[in-house]
Parts: sequence; structure tokens; C-alpha cells
Amino acid sequence: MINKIFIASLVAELARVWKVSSGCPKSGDFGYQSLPVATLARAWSSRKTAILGLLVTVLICAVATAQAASPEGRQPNILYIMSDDHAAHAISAYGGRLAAVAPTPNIDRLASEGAMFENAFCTNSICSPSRACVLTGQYNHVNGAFDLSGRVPPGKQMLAIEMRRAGYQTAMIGKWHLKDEPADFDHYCVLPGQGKYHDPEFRVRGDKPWGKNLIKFPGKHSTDAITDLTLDWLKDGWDQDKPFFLMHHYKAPHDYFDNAARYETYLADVDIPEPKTLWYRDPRFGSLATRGANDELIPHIGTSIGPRNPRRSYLGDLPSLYPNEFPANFDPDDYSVEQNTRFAYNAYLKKYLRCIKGIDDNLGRLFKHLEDSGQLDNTVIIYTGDQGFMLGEHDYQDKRWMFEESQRMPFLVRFPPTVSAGQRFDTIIENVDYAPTMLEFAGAKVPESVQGRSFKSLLETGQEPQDWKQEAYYRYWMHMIHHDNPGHLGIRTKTHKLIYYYGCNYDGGYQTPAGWELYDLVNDPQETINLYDDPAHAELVAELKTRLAETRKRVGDDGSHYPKCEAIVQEFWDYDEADRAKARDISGRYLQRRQQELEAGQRNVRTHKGP
Ligand SMILES: [Ca+2]
Repeated sequence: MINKIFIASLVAELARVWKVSSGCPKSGDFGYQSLPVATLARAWSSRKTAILGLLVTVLICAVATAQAASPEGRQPNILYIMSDDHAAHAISAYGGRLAAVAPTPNIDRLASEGAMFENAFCTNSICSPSRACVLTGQYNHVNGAFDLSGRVPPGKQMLAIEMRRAGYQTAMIGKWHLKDEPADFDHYCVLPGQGKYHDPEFRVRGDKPWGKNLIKFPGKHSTDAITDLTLDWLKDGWDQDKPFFLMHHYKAPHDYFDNAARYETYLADVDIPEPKTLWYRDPRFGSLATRGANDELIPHIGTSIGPRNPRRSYLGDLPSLYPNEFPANFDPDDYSVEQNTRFAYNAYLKKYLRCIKGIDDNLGRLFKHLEDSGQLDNTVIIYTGDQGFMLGEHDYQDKRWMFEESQRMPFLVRFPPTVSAGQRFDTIIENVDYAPTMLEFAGAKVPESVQGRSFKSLLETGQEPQDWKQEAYYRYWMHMIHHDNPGHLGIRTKTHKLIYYYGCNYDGGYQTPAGWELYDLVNDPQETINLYDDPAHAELVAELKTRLAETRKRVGDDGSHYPKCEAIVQEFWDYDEADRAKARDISGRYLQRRQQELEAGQRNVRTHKGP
């Protein structure tokens, strides 16, 4: 692929070589790295042969990098945009009940002018672990970021390291949430931990130790501040001789949601459409793991919108946080369960969607700058969230679940030079695949440590590779912490989902009843009927269990990290009558334990570690 810029570079270089007698172009003179330009050129000593050598070298360069180069003849910029907890069903391009009420035109633009994935999944639906998967291309049992204490230390921030090695200027701006310094990036400006919605401060490089060098933005909302920081860097920080790799990460719409003041009236007079499962729980939904014996654990598994969960619910938390969203002098005792649930649901969704409106508007600013500066079509733009989010489905809040709304990540890619507009894919991709895909767009090397696989060819040809994986692996480790979700694992194929709640912490403790669930995603996309015990599905259950075991082997989750936990995983794998009897017994004991905790006023029990 030799084009205008290439020929211009060549002419300039020929003139330079003619003037100086060295005749040795430096590696990187054409924006390409890892090419033996200097080595090749060194073999030529005279001026004329140097020119000939240069021509040959340029041809080699052109062929070797044709895959990575954009039509402008250089590696494309890569802009990876990730919001926090932005569920796909809160993006209007994905359709769904919120699309008409709360459109996201700027994000939708990526879908209409690029590609959109229906089956992009996180491998562990929680912040730090998902970020670690993206950065390393590895599953959490390999990168070590099992839970919210997960970190990716300098030297291991693979994506930044390889991009820099490929000649990119690298930057990380916004929410980082991986504890250690993002030192492998050329530039960073990151929120401490979760960061603040208002008056945010950011950690930057400086004279003081990591974490102590702060810049502050009093009066600003974090979404506006993060966009301003990125725009400033694109205008003044980016060395335009190199392509950029920029991770632009919003804190919004993580809970507890707080929008910029200008959005306070947005959706104020709207009744937000509700999911059917907010109100109706099919008796066949869930399992012993999520319902307990005789449904005795329904109040205690999964935090709720309405009053179902006595430990934590939005009805309990939101009236004091957002009094404007509730009637004056609100007292839940004055209202029915249905009314209270509806108040809490609307408060939740409105605050969440106002944060998303702020993101979408700010992306409009960012895209306009790229357009005005001539970089829009020379930049691979990706939009995603670090996982999905339950927006009231099954009366659940937060993420962590393997249910669709939480497991699915939005994933959109725009790069007009090679990615056709308007593509929709049902290919199963996981967050471990993002890094190798971006590296391939960059023409960079994908290290052997990476477990994920690039789907660049899919984006460019529309064809799913024949040997592409047919299931996403999932594992959530933070047993019953924060949002009362039991530890579970499973696989998700294009048509079905098998979930196994083994129900214990890292040390095999704090047990909740084990249970299995099978959902038919074609005929029951809302996952309302567990088919695990349906005799008509016995063969499929057996087949999917085998595939789950094989997938665990393929990804290397062999249980050796936490053998006491793995013993319980194995114990309830068959789930015969004896296992079920034991699970019912565990249900009763867990209920007692939970009731004692509630009576003792223990609101947040450390459950995912220790006996
Ligand atoms: Ca998150």
C-alpha cells in the first residue's frame, strides 16, 4: 500500500540521502517500528546503492505494514472510550425499552457509521477485574485481578507497553481503578480510586510519589473534566509525529449516580419504562442458589430496587440521596410496595440516564474536535462499558450477575477506512479479545501472554473466522459481598446460558446453596425460565456441562488458585439428589446466619474472604 504520504516521505528521504552520505534511514522514519530498516540499509555503502536499498526497504515496509496502515499510510490513532457500568440496553442503538426515552445520538453514530456487537461479554462483571482483562488480554485467574482489590502493576500494563513499542504515544485519562501507577503510559491523568462526581481531582506524574501529585477541578463535573483533559491533551500533549493510543475512561454512570446540575430536569416528567421482570418473578426463574429452599432466600440474594432485600435496596438508599426524586416528606410507610418500588425505580433510572446524557453530549464534543482536526477517520474509535448493569430486571440492581444485562458489554467500533458502516455482529467476543484487536489495528505484536484473540478480520470482512470460539466464559468471585451475589461461573453460547452457582468464598466458606440454571436465549431472552431440570433439556444440560468443563481448561481456570473453593465447585458439579439435599440444608443455615447478621445490625459483612 504505497500512497501519497508514503511517496512524499520517500521523495523527502531520497533528497536527504542524496545530501548526506550516510544513506541510512532510521528505524521509525516512516512511522513503522520493528522493521529492520537500519540493518538492511547498513549493508549498502555507496550513495547510489543506498538509494536503491532505500527503495527496496520502503517496499518491504509497505508490504509488511499494509495490514496496519490506514489509507493515509500510517498507523491509525486508537481511541478506546470506556464508561463505568454503562449497560448496552441504555444505548439507543441497541434498541430496548429505554431507546426512545433516553436516546444516545453520539454513541449511536459509532454504530451507524461502524460496527456494533450484540454478544460482547465481560468475563467477570465488576470494575477492576474487567479493566484488568482489557489491559492484559488475560482472564482474571491469570492476571490475578479476581476482585475489587485487583491491580495491574507497572511492567504488566501490556496494552500500553506494546502500543508504545509499536511507535504509539500512549495516554490514560479518567477512571483507572487498578491501584498501582499507570506508569507504562507516556501520559496519565487518573481519578483516585472511584473518584468524585463533582469537583474531581486527578493523579498525574510529578515530583511527589505516585498518588500525591494532584490536579483539581473545583466546580466541574467529572464527565466534563475528563473530556476537557482529553481535549487538552489532543491539542497540546499529543506529539503528532506519532499515532496516539488513548484510553478515555468516564467514571459515570457508576453508582451512586450524580449528574451535572444542567441535567437535573432531563426526564423529570417522564415515567421510565419498566422491565416486566421488575414485577413478575416466574416460579421457574432462578434456582435453589438464588431462591433458597421453599423460596426462603429470595429476600437475601441480590440487592433490590423495591423493599425485597432488607439489607440493601434502592428504596432504602435513594430517598436520602435524591430527595427531589421522591414525594415531599417521603415516608415509605405511607405507600404500597408497588408505589415504593416505582419511586425507587424511577429515581434510579433517571439519575443513571442523566449521567449517560452527560457522557453522550461530551462525546459529541470529542468527536467534533477529531472531525475539526482532521483525525476522525484516521482514528479507530471504540466505545464500551466496563460491564453491563441490571436496570431493575428481576428486581436486581448493580452488576456482578451473569444475567444478560450485567454480563453484556456495549461494544461499538468506528473506522471507516476498513470497517464498513452499519455492521451488526452476533459473534461472541470477550473483553480479553479487545487488546489483541487494538494491537492488530496498530500493527503491533500480540505477546504470547495474551489469552484473547483479535477480531480485526471479522470487522474488516464481516466473516466470523471458522475456528472462532463459540462460548464466553464467566466467573464472579466476590461471593455475597456488597450486593449479595453468590460466587458463580458459567458459559454463554449464541443460544443458551449455563450458570453454576457453587456458592462459597475463596476459602470455601460463607456457603450459600449451590444451584444450576439453564436459559434458552432464543425463546426466553429475558431469562425467566430455568430449564436445568426440564427432562426435554437433559441432553443439552449434559453437553453444556462438558463444554463448561472444557472451557475452564481452555482458559486455564483449573481451580488451583483456591483449592478449598474448587473442592466445593466439584462437590456440587453432578448435582444429584444428595447434593440437592445438602444445598437445601445449607439454605436453612444460611438464612439463620443472615437473620442473625441483620439483627446484630451488621450491614456489610466481609464475606468473600475468610472462613
Ligand atoms: Ca464498573
